[in-house]
Amino acid sequence: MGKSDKILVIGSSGQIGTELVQNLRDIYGIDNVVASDVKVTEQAKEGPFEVIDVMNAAGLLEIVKRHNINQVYLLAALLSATAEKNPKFGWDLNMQGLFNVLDLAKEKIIRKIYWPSSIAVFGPNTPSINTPQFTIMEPSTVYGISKQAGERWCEYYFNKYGVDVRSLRYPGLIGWKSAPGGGTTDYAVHIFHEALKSGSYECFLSENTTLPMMYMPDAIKATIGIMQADSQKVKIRSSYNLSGFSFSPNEIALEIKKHIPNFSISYKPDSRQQIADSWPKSIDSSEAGKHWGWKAEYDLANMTIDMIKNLKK
Ligand code: AKB
Repeated sequence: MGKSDKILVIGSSGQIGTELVQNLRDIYGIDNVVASDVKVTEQAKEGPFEVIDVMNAAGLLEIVKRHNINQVYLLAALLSATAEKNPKFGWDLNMQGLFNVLDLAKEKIIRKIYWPSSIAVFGPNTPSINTPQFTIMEPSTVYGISKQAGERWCEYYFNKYGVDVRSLRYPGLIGWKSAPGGGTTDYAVHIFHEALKSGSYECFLSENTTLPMMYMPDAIKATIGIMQADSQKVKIRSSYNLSGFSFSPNEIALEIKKHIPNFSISYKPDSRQQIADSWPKSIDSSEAGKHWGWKAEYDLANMTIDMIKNLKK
């Protein structure tokens, strides 16, 4: 961490951004972290905020220069379920946004980039248990294709232009501070809200659909951890596998029942089932552990306790 860190978070009002901005401001100071999104949100009351459309390279450059930004966290993206409804826009946003930020680093206007990838880079032909870092990928969603292409471009910009870009393949993320937006793993957040509100939940995935997941404090710790790691330790410049724990809708429902005994779940799989079926069940993140010390803290049991405690407040 340097005293001169000036950070821009693009897509800051989303599920990850909301929590990331708070954590970055605790570390670097409120005035050194500029939040930004396509429209003004409540976040604008909490510290520096800009309206940015990441597709607008000139507008982005103006804001980066005005705030003397040297690090960008690029979180703006269309997630798996939403991108399937609008494939062309999903591809354009996910790729053009990345190029606009990579080019700022190529031109030496900024010096470090964080860009999230996802388990969506894997597909139906990927070994699904303990999926290795380097394996068959062949994603079958627009989101997954854009993330895999993005990973290739990140590595290319690192090798060719020395761009310091760092990335993690997020599993499904679960948090209580913010709502997820348009993903296949969103059920794992909705289930808690409905359990506390109505005591029942209709799940859009089938009961035994196991997916890799992570509690938000671990995701934030990993994100800031890879950004603060010494450059030589970040040996993989496409994106690192990252794992927390895995569960199915049936397993999380049983865990919730331990705290809310009358909770009931029913199943009505929709188009997101096919996406979930193409993704791994568990992830091997041993490279992240070996290279820059990644270790998850939360499991299904303590995440459930913490979610319920905080949502009850
Ligand atoms: C999604 O479900 O699309 C995301 C992801 C796994 O990247 N949560």
